[in-house]
Amino acid sequence: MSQSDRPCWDIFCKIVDNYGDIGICWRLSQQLVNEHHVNVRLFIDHLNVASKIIPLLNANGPLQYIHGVAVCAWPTADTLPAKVVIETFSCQLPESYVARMTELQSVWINLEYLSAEIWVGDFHAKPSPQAKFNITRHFFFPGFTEKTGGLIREKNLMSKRDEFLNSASQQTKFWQELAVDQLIVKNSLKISLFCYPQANVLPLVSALISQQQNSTLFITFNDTITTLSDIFADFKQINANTLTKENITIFFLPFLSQAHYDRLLWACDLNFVRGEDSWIRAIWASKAFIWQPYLQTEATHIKKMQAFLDLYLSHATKEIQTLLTNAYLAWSTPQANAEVNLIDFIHALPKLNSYAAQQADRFAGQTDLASNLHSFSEKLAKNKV
Ligand code: TRH
Repeated sequence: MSQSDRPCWDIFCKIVDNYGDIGICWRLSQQLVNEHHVNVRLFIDHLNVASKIIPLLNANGPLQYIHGVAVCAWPTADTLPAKVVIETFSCQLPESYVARMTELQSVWINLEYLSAEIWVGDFHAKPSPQAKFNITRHFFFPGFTEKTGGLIREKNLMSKRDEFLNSASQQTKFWQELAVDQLIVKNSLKISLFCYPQANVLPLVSALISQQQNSTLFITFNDTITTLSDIFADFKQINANTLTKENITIFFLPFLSQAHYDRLLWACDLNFVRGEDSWIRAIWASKAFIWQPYLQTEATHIKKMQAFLDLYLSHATKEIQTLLTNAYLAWSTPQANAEVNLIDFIHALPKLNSYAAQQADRFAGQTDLASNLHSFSEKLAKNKV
């Protein structure tokens, strides 16, 4: 299909907080271009923040083509809408733009946040008429069941992961690019850490120190680093990015590219992830992981965590259910038993890793989000004709 025959989509991304919103929009845009032959314009409100996820992005450029995606500043009053418009996370499209969508009969889909809660399946794909503009907006919920819009997963992601894990040379190159000493990494338990400031890092460190085995902790760039400095106050500094104490070595990593972050998750034996996008990537890594939900009022995040555990553990033995539930609670809630629960979890890693691999295969058996979104948009467009 030539470039000019391709369908045109507009995707809107407002960066509320952190990197999840832009992380997902950037992945989705590239996947639609590469796998569904769609011309994508990605409108972003804060190009300077987005450049963390899209390193080639110049924060002052109104329109730039990067990896086949037209990355644009927020639209002006005379921007003409595409035939398919994806609003992400209810980010509110400009009114003048919506008025023109009505004239052009554009398809309007709002991509929601990921949740494992059961109600999501009932709301997915439902219409929401917008009386003010005489146009219908549709909900599209990502999710873990066939009743939802699925999870973001590129077509060749799992084969790329397996190729990396079966290639000593790719792994060596990766650690070299991260400037990580391979001798330290070789015979230790490798753990990546991406978390919110509320995470119970101290019991994790104590749990690791109590082990016979050496551990290497990779702390990716994140807002917890200041909170962590107290925890690591008695660690010995080896160089600007490396600390050590007893059997633990800690590497502070810079913000990695999304591709390198994936590789880190694949290479580690255990991953701590948060929010939305790193959570999904940890599932595809097929390694044991602990997910920390984004903090919400009235303990809503804990209900979301419980909903995920119910779903994720539905094929697990009683033992795995208990180990994982206790470790999740130890990580994200105040708990007297946190250290003991994390020790039990670490001892069971071989079993937990094989369960994680089974679950990755289970979810990878479902249609991915971009494919579902593409077929949903086609269905909606047909109904308009
Ligand atoms: O940054 P987050 O906390 O984003 C969150 C969630 O999206 C949450 O649902 C939302 O409500 C809140 O923001 C506003 O965590 P998340 O979702 O994992 O996004 C991080 C992105 O950054 C993801 O695309 C992975 C990427 N990343 C890198 O590319 N390199 C890195 O080194 C790291 C640590 C992350």
